[in-house]
Amino acid sequence: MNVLEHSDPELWQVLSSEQRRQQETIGLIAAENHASRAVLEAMASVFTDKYAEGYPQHRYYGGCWEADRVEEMARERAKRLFHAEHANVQPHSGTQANMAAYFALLQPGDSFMAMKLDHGGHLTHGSPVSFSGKLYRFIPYGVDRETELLDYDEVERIAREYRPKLILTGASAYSRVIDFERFRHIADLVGARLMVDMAHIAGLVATGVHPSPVPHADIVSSTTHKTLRGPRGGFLLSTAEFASRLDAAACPEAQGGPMMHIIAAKAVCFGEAMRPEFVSYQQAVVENARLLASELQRGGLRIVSGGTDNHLLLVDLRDHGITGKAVEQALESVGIIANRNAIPFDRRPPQVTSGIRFGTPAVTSRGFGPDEMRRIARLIIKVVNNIGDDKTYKEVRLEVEDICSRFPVPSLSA
Ligand code: DSN
Repeated sequence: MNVLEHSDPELWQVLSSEQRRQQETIGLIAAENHASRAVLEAMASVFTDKYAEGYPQHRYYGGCWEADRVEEMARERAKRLFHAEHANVQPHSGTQANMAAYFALLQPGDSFMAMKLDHGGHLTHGSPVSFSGKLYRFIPYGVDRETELLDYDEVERIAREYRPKLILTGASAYSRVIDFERFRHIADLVGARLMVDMAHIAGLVATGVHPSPVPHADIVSSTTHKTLRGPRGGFLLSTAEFASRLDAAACPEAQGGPMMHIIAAKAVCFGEAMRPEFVSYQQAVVENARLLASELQRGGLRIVSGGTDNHLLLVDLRDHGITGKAVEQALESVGIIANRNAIPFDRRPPQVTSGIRFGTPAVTSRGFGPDEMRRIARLIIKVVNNIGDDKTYKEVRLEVEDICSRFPVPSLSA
């Protein structure tokens, strides 16, 4: 870092400001976390220099013997961590992991079922603006209007009607446990393959805090940087049956050369996730989310589906007559960082929305516990009830600074 300070002061200044921003704000974006120093070191290593297109022992470049070791290490650790028969650690991101999974399971024009984006799904789960909605025929399912929970009977009805080639489950904004066994049963009823995108809950799955999709799915896709707290990237798990098909789909069909420095950091992340303290961390993530949800409820905010079983919660702002966008901006101005999010059956467009999503992985990594969750809930309620009031914003900003000053971001403080 000291080299950069002198060789590129302009960039260094931005980097320093971002470090300060992370330290001085409360990060409640459900998809974010603070990677360890060890993960950051591996990412910033000399492996960034190495081309290693192909797979261990089958590369298209010379000089890959150390790259082979690191990729084998990452693959073996991923398999051990998730009890999977096969792992591919090359996807650059969750989107490219999903792309490879579709390439392995579908032909262009085939149909697949997945959760609607505004019910908690993901862009790459069939949205018309994503490759996934352009290449394949997307058949949506969603949550029940009353309970806001996945309606498995309705999923089964749709599956029987359309008989898709693939059923996908997994979500970006669904706060309840997903019954992967039931999804497998539905897939088997109609002869479909089952894919699970566990990107959001990978850390919970690794530690048994959420049931694992691995025993039930043909292919599991994920990212490493959310609850799993690793580098920004993706990976895939599968049964032995799909191993070679999936590898060919990841490289060369979806990607070229792998990012070996990120794969090294994925190996570090999988290693960290096997430690006992990672289990207590994931338990604390869920406890913090539950407490934040119940405190917000006590303060008059409606939580979609009435609560949470995982690391995130979705607040319905319709009763308050304000938009997700307005609340996101107001919270940002006081140093609480979250994102506007569609809620089920939302009538507002995705740039505006009627909801706001909160997640606890990053603040829990900083050591926030029940006291901080109660305090944060009180601050959020104060802002929501006083949108546009500068005096309130100033008071809240001071409290945010006070909380942040007592919890250093781990990767910045070692
Ligand atoms: N869009 C990310 C999220 O915030 O959930 C996942 O890709």
